[in-house]
Amino acid sequence: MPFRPRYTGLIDKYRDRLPVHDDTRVISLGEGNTPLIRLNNIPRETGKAVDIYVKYEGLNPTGSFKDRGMTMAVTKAVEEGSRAVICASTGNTSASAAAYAARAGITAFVLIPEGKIALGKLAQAMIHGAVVLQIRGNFDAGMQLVKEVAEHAPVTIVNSINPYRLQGQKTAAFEIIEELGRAPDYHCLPVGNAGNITAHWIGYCEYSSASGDHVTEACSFCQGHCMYAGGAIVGNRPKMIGYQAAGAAPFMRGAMVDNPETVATAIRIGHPQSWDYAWKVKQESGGWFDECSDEEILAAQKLLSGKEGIFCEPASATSLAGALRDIKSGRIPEGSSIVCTLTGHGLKDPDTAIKQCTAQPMLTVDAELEPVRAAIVGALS
Ligand code: AN7
Repeated sequence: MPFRPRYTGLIDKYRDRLPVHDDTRVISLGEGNTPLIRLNNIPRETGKAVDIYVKYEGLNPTGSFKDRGMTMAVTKAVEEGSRAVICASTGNTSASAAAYAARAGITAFVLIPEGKIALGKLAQAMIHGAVVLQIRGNFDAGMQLVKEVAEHAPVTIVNSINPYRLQGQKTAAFEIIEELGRAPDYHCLPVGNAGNITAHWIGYCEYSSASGDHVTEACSFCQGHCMYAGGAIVGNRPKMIGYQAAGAAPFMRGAMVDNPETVATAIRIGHPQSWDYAWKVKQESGGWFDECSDEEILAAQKLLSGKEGIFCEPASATSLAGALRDIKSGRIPEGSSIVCTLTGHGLKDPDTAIKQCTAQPMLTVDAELEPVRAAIVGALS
């Protein structure tokens, strides 16, 4: 068998496009390189000729796209001599920060909204040894506190306001272009803080830019860390579509939302940190924002699980829920190629999944052949 080098994570793979040095100690868990799965059954049901792919970011080491940003943020924090990282989180960032801090041998502090993060994410933060502070407040309050406390304590913020986070996350766009041979026509993402939609746009711009060289002047998004810098675009770029949960949709309201509420707790965010960036992404890409109800989000999660065998968490299903609506209405035209990012794994939030399945209750039977056989025959008839 021909020798293939072991995949060792996105910093090693995209080293020449990321702000690291040859001797930087890389903190990695083998993140990135996630599958881009072409949907088989759901597109048929729309009655429209479209190609839908899902980028299954739930298959990252801690089960969400956050790992792409966290490998960069923790690598740089360690390089700069930091002994501790801190974040506010709706769950996934805390899980990822906890894991990468453990890997690096430093401390993670995480602020989470009490009672409002999915069970799997809490388990991750705890088992990786993070110092978990539950606050009596929501994500936005936690984010404000993190910014304030970081001014008074020797801790590095690893929320997406840390520019290295977006640098790591832009690699998802690289992977998509490399697999499809071009960018898709539309890229749909769930939007909370809007860091990920911004990171994808940086990635698409950089990859399709004529200049592959390092540039020194800053592009408008990355504070000098990317290689795009507004160079001539030679490849195609997608229209970026950001979908929010209806109860937490500041981009639809055109203003911050003070009491966000949604079953998709990952995106229960009313004060997005990348507000200005996201508006620029919409404008530059020719895309749009829209919102999905909790019912639409859960229906899309169930559809994807039941028709394609792909289990994502509720927030992630927002991208597909919105895309399906826009495909059916024709806003996304026939003939389009569409990528929906599935940001987190379904196992993160088993409670919501089980609650959704009351229409198909579990049967409990005696551990004997006859009742088991009867149940199977009954279900098949
Ligand atoms: C599954 O973990 O903000 O628009 O603190 O976990 O880049 O914020 C999570 C966000 C989408 C939104 N899908 O991404 C956190 C956190 C999932 C998420 C988002 C999140 P951004």
